[in-house]
Amino acid sequence: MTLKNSTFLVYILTTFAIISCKNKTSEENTATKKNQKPNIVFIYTDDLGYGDVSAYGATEVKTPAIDKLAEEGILFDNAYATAATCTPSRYSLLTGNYAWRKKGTGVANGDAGLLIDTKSTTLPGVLQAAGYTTGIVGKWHLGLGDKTGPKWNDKISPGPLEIGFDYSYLIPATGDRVPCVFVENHHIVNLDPNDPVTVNYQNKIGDWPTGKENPELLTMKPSQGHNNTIVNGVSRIGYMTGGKAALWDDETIPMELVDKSKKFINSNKDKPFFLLLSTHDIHVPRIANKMFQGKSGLGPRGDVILQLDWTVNEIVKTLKEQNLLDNTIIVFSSDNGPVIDDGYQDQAKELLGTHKPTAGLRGGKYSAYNGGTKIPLIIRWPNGKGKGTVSNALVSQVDFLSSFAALTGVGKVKEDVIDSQNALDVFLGDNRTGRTSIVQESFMGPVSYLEGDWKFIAPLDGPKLVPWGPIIETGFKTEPQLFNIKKDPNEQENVASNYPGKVKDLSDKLSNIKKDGFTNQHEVNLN
Ligand code: NG6
Ligand code: CA
Repeated sequence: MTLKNSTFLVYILTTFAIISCKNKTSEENTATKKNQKPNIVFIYTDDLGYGDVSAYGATEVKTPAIDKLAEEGILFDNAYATAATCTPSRYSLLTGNYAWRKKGTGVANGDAGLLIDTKSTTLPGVLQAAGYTTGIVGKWHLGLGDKTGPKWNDKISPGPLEIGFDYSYLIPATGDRVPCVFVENHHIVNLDPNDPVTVNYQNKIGDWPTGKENPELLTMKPSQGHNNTIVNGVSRIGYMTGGKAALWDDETIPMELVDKSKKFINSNKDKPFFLLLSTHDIHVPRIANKMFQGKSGLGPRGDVILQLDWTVNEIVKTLKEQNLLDNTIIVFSSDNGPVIDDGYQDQAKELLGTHKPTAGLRGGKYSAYNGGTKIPLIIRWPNGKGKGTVSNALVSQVDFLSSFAALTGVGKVKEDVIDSQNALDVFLGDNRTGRTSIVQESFMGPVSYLEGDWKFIAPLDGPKLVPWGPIIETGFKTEPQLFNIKKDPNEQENVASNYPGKVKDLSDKLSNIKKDGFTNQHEVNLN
């Protein structure tokens, strides 16, 4: 940590103490003084695009609560998830390593075993060591149980509690994958032992109808895949039966997640806490609550953006009510770029109008182009640090682990963390340059490399469009691609043939990064 940062840290800690001395009883003061480290609430959204938020220029959809975070914090305009899909991005956020270093970290099946080694250094583990109570509420999608997968009717372990979280309330995989139940700590919520849950990703089990056999029962029809077991009128990926009393209600998922987050915040308000609120919105199936249905004019995809904004507002409101807003860092981001049709006929394309989920960036979710990994990132620091500013520093979500370690006094992290850099001064807005480079993982692995103004995509003999349906350019070409993203942010003009030296330099650098640490890169996952 630089001197400047340590000074800031002392500054925020002292200010918390001063603020808390006002209008409080001495008992309360003692409690608050003990709470010297700032809380961290990390709102991690799903598939929300760089252009989906009004603070980032969206005009067809309004996100006032998210925009307010930007007005009161720092908006990062050059921020990246490490991957263009969920599982690897989340793996990186939690481990501080690029996911492609570990085999099997592509989009996880709903019955995969835990992908994070319980011995690894993790973001929640680091914060736990710094004295934080740590919780995750919402989407997990990093596998549960040993390598044979989760024992749904038993103790489901290892999982978040074995890698550094004190509390977890999970959507085990995704909203479009079975089982459609919540898992609290080690157990399915509301599971009736006489009605056990069975899950199978290969063959149909039980007699529940499927989208393929009984399309007349569907309230939302699939457009790609998603034709296995029907739960709440929506057919999902994978087959399940049993656990009727435990099934979630799609229309109240956000309310449930907000409720559990509030409870976590309220019960930990007197000590430092870290809450990772990992929303289901705006992933498919997009089923907005009645409060938001039809409200955006853009169909369900727009409605769930409004619903997401509601979630943000509820969390900020809770922090305010608990007098914690001035002692809490709020981070808002997304796990990968946006997608319009991701497998259900929800009129996302028909009702899109002039809204641009990637704000014009090429590609989208799954892609090697910037549309796959460039995401919104807003950090609201207590005490107005950086308030209302825009940072163009190059930042990656992989750096949160080392940066929060520095912030909370843990210092240098163990050697198994090889990719996460301490970017605290960047996240604080003091350093406006950021990283020199980042690697971007598409659904076929880490082919893109960004350094300064240059973006390189390694040659790859793969499909031109995402093969299972979404109309998204993959960015795979058999020849190398080079873009000057300062002049050409939407990666339109491949200038590789004009700069052979640059191509070689960036290609060598990408290869060298891939050689660091582990070499066990994951297999291509074509779903
Ligand atoms: C794909 C699904 C898609 C989504 C994605 C994972 C089909 C046709 N498509 O396989 O709907 O679930 O996986 O998304 O099944 S992510 O955001 O969790 O990475
Ligand atoms: Ca995602």
